[in-house]
Order: sequence, then C-alpha cells, then structure tokens
Amino acid sequence: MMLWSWILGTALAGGLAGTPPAPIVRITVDSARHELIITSGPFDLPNMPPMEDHAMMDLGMSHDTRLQRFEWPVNGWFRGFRVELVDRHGNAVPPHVMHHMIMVNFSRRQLLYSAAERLMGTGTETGEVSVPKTIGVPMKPGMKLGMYVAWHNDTGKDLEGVSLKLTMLWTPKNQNPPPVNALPIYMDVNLTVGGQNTFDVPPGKSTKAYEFTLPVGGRLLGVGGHMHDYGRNVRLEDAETGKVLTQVKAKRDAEGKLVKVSRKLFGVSGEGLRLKPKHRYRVVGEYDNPTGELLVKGAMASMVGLFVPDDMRRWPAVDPRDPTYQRDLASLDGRGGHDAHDVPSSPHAGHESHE
Ligand SMILES: [Cu+2]
Repeated sequence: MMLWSWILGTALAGGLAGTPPAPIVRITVDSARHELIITSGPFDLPNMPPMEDHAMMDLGMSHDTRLQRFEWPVNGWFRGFRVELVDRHGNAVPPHVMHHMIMVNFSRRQLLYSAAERLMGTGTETGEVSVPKTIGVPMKPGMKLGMYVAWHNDTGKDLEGVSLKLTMLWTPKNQNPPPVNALPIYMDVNLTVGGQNTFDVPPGKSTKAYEFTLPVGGRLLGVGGHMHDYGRNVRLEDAETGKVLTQVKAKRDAEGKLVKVSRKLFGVSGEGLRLKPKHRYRVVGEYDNPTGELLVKGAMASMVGLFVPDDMRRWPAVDPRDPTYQRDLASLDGRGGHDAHDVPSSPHAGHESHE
C-alpha cells in the first residue's frame, strides 16, 4: 500500500489583523482504498444557544471557519465522502455540531454561473454519501480546492480542540470502463454571485424564478433542493413551453415550517432528464406564507443536481478576470474573518450550496 501525507500551511492567514489563523489542513492519500483523508483543526467551539430555525443560522448564529485551501492530489473521479468529528482526546463529537461544510473547486466554474464549482456540500444529517462507481466528478492533480465549515455547538458545553476528518472517495484513472463524467449543477432562483440569494416572501402564495440557457447539453441524473420555512416546491421548467420538467417538494409541519425537501433520482444508468443547449429553462421557487406578513429576506430556493455533459470540452472555463468570478473569490476569502469591527456583508455567500 502506498500511503503518503503532507501538511499545507496557513496560506490564508497573512495580512488580516485580529482574525485567527486558518486551521491546519492535512491530507493523506490512501491509494489502496482510493480514499483521500483530509483532517482540519483544531477548532474551539464555544457553546451557543439552540437555533429555533434555519433563519437564525442565516442571521449569523453560527461560527464560520475561514476558507482552508488545498490541492487535489490524484487523477481520477471524486465519487463520495464521509465526515467524522473528534475532540482533542479522540472522542466522537456529535455530528450535528457541524451545521454545514462546503467544498469549493476553484479550478472549474459552475455551469450556470461565473463562480467556482461547489464540489460538495454536507449538512448535519449526512452520513456517508456516494454515487455508484459508474459515474464520478472528473478531477486532476493540482486542482485548487477550498473548504469551510459553519459550526453550531448547542451541546450545552464548550468544545475544545475539535478536529474534522473528511474522507473523500475516488475512482482511479485506470478503471475500465471509465466512469461517466457527472458534475454538480446549481440552479438558484435569486443568486447574486458573491452576494446574497435570499429574497422577500409576501403573504400567501408567491413564486420567484430565474431563467437560463446552458452552453452544453446533457442529462440530469438527480436533483435535490433547498428552501426555508413556508416553501412549497422548487421546479425546473422549460421556459419555452412552460412545461414542468421536474420538481422537489417541501415537507412542511402544521404551521408551514420546513421539515425537509424531497429529492429526485432519474436513475444513474438510465437516460436521466435530458437538457438541451441554448434552450431556455427556468428554476422556480414557490412559497405559501400563512403569517400574513412580508418576510424580509426570509427565503431561499435552489435546486442542485448531478449533470452529465454531452461534451466535457464545452464546459465553460474559469475566467479569472471576470468581475463576477472575482466577487465570488472575494466573498469566499472573506469568510469567517469578521470580528467586532467587521460585520460580514454577505452572510449567505456560500450558504447557497448546502441542501
Ligand atoms: Cu438557506
């Protein structure tokens, strides 16, 4: 078995007075198991009051880490992950303390937006997540990744020296037949790249929509969604015919508060949901707000999925000079750097991609 590891420095720490240094990231490649093990920490997590709802998270009731950068080391396909948390003594920490974790790939852009790819996102309830070995996200050595975590420790006691162990599963280059390239796709009804994706919800029924075209056609293998309280559904529609192509639905409690959002799988071996290039589509978020009041910036609606492009060469390239891409980078680099003098200007930047 070949096993090697190295430590990446705190490249982000320079220059920002009053902010704690970025935690150390250590990467180990286990090429026998085809696992990449990323450990990060230590983090000191003071106890916080429990959050009543998702909106409190959005108001900054969490502790965000800074972006921790590292390079993807192997040739192959990323196909899944699992997360474990331990304290200084090696004891397990309740997984829900990690509210969410986002992995960014700066070396590839998103299909809809001139923003860095969000390679993966995980919330509190996730165990191991993986896709069959017949599909995977194509990865090359040297791809520049970054991760950040939003903590919310409501265990009733302070936690010190917590470290995070993220195991990323990959499929080697020589697998025969090779996996089909499947990439994350993110469709938000109201995203300003590098800014916010929240919007106001009037009383009663309402919708918010975003129209787009794709530079390359392909097929969607499955979708999930993200909404806040009083959400009904997120739909993908053909904007030229008005036909609903697929939707994920919110499960709500008696008061209309969000319990969870359904997912849809079109089958990884089947055709999936076919999307054409240069055709107008729209993603629509529907809310039904029974409170009788305007909920200011109270909503989000997005759909995420895995997309198999017909031709990987037509995937749009990162343009580092594009002001939109630069805004995305600036908002990611600014994460977790706030102190008493520096109120975060975009608390939702990055929140958009957790499910
Ligand atoms: Cu949200």
